[in-house]
Amino acid sequence: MTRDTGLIRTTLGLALLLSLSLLPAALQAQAPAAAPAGAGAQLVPIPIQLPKPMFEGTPQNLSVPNLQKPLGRPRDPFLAPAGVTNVAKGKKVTSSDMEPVIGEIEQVTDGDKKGADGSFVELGPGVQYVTIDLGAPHEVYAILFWHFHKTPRVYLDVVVQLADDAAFKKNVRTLFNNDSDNTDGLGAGKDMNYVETAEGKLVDAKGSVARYVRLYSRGNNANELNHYVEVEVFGRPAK
Ligand SMILES: [Ca+2]
Ligand SMILES: [Ca+2]
Repeated sequence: MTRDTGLIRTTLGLALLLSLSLLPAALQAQAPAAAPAGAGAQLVPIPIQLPKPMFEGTPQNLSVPNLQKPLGRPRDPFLAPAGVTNVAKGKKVTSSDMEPVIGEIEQVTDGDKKGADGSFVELGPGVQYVTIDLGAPHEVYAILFWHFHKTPRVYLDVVVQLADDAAFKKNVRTLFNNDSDNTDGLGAGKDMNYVETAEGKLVDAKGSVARYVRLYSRGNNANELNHYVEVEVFGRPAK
């Protein structure tokens, strides 16, 4: 409902803007359709499909420092150029732990975002990561991920990076880092800890071009293990 309203508002706003501008009439007629990239490109909410929540609200009594306060309402729509989709679905995933305790690495991008047992992969203790190969360079607008949302949890030392190569040596960019004391060895981060919910965690990637996406964690507030329900990468092939 909220998303639809936002879309209508965005579309109406754009139509008004275009009608006031000096753009040729032909272009005005095309306004509601997907606009080309570049200046004046139409921004629309990315097509997020959330899984069913497994619990109501967000508990306040978790003893985790630097914990982000819950928003108390659904997240605002995230805007990106029209045509941006989840380009991670079904893509190849590798991990620092290729023999998961529970489940398979493929579950990171299999499209199943349910919170129940059987829908997450469990990696071993300590610092672990998963790497998604998008298969080719993409403009990446957002990374949306769920570690676990059966019960409220906080995953520790979460770092999200983009790179041009699978080894994360070339053109590495850090989009999110809440490892305040550099446990992962990737540098100290300033982002806050957060509670996992069915909404997942959304990280802005600002259209950066990359082929590889990597997510680190070091266990969670309940145990030393690392989990992934799903990682989505909203983007489009780079030109
Ligand atoms: Ca999955
Ligand atoms: Ca740390």
